[in-house]
Amino acid sequence: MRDKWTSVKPGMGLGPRFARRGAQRGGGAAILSARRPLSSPGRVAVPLALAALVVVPLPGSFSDGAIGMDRQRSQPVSKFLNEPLITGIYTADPSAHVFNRRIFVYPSHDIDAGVKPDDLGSHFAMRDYHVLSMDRIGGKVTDHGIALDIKDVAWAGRQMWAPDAAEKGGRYYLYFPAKDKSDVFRIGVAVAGAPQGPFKAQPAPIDGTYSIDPCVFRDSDGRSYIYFGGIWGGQLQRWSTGSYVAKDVYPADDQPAIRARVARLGDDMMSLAESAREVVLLDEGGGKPLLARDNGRRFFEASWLHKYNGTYYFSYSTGDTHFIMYATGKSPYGPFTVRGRILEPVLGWTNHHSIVEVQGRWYLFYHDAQLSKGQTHLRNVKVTELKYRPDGSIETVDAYRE
Ligand code: FUB
Repeated sequence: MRDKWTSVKPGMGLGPRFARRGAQRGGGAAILSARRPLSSPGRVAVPLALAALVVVPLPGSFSDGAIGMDRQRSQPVSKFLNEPLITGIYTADPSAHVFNRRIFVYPSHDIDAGVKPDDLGSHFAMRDYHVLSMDRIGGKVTDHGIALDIKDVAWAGRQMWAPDAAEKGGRYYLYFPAKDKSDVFRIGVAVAGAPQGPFKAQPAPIDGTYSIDPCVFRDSDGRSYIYFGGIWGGQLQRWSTGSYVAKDVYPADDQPAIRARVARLGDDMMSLAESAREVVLLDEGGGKPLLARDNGRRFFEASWLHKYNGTYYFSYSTGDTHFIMYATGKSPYGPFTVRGRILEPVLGWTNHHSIVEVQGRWYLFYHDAQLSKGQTHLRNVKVTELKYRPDGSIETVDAYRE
């Protein structure tokens, strides 16, 4: 098994990956980008809400790859499909739920901590979580303030990344990734008596979990499942043996891609009821597992699971190709067959979403970097309606009107 893996991802030595966050869909650029960033002339067009294209200098730290260019489309963006839900703070990675007939959003709270961009995403140096809520889509959004602060998480060292939340028996659980004091990403849980918190963190991460981007799905039978994992800066490639090895190990291009993980949660919602297993993604045509070289479709980060008409939909980000993809299956464990794209690349390197039903309509929560004019670690959350076709497929959203 081991000889099928390579320790360095082909192409990874070309430059700081996370330093290029901001490159796609522009890093301030008004050019759609679905592939690798190309080198920049240093000045690019930046889209402003409902305004014509303008040209501004790029933020210096992203200038190495800061113009995004979609080799198929190469079209300028002039308008945003949706506006940020809030503008007082930067927010990202929105996990949305309906609790007590109110919509709650659990985002990352982006800050500019002054950390130099690097290949590990160190400049995504978030330190707390805020919970947002609204009584309806389009209604006034309330920022409930700090729901959990890293100083109150005994085991955490830095970088509170994308969270999710769940409810059981009138108690609310916030699941969150953070690097521990040894700089290994772990997943913690914190508990509250109200959906907006404040949350009290458990003294240790959830045993058996690791990496980033937890998502918790409660099935109609009351069972809850946690999905997690993310490659590159998310460190999932260091867990191929089941234990943490401080070395990046990636499969060769012709081998199955690294997979997200899933496990059923225990009744306490704070432990695993079983060992985590891999979320298998199958090719729609041949039913074969997606290969590592298939970076237009393979899993990268940002797991989300929802159920529609009895079918389980697993959706995720493809990371370096910047899509939100979805795959469907008959069980919360999968396997899931890849069906298509939910969201095209957005302004900023990362793409991360959630899907929720509100009063019979379905919504896609996502983020881009509109407020910061493309600074990829300073994002803002948005929402747009999601449409299904009669066969259960999802209409792809393009968050920009041209
Ligand atoms: O917000 C930090 C990281 O960026 C998240 O954990 C990833 O999903 C990506 O959005």
